[in-house]
Amino acid sequence: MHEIIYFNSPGLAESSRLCLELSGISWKDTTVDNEEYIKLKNDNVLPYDLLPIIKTSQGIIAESAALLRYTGALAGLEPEDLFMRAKVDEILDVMRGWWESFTPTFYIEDMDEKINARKNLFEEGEKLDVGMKILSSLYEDSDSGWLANTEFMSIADIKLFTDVFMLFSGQFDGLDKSIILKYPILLKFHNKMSNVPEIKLYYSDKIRSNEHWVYSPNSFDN
Ligand SMILES: N[C@@H](CCC(=O)N[C@@H](CS)C(=O)NCC(=O)O)C(=O)O
Repeated sequence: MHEIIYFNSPGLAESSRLCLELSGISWKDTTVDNEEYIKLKNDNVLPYDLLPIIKTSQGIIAESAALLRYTGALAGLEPEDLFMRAKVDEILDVMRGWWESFTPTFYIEDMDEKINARKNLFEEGEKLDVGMKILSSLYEDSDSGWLANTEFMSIADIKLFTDVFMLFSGQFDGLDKSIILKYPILLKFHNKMSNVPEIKLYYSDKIRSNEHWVYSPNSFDN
């Protein structure tokens, strides 16, 4: 049995949760509060003191990027062809670089300053605006209809779906639905992913947090 342990939000675990769901194997979604997290940490369960982790019959894996590649492989969402696999990894790595421009906003104490810094990242030509446009082009230019031009869905599609739309759920001060509406091609991608029958079913009965609404079909309709 595989068990993902993380907080009750999409955060760094959602892409792996979705992969496990799509893998069809039996898995457990364990959510913890801060007190339970501290207990796991003090009990030395967490290899690097952080969540998410996944428990497997062979031991524990930490680091969300490793979890995604592992669960993605279980779900058949890693291309067999090594070149295509590298192209998928390339997109994941470039996306990680964009999040690094978002992370410092968590440490801004003044709320107005924090909101401005986040909104600013989506202004014309700024880091995340450029990021959204690159993702839009990748999707629009793909012959296969999947982000990395893979024959089938890959973990790059999963990561875009779980991590980009989560930004506009309302949990991050300064970011809301109006921002993603500026990127209609990404909304088309959302429509495609959220209507994949297994994904649609998973989220239809799994509104686990105030943020998970972003994964349902039509959630960004005007
Ligand atoms: N590089 C790690 C980062 C993990 C991380 O920062 N986890 C946060 C939650 S998003 C955490 O465990 N925070 C607990 C704390 O620092 O109190 C990964 O990608 O898994």
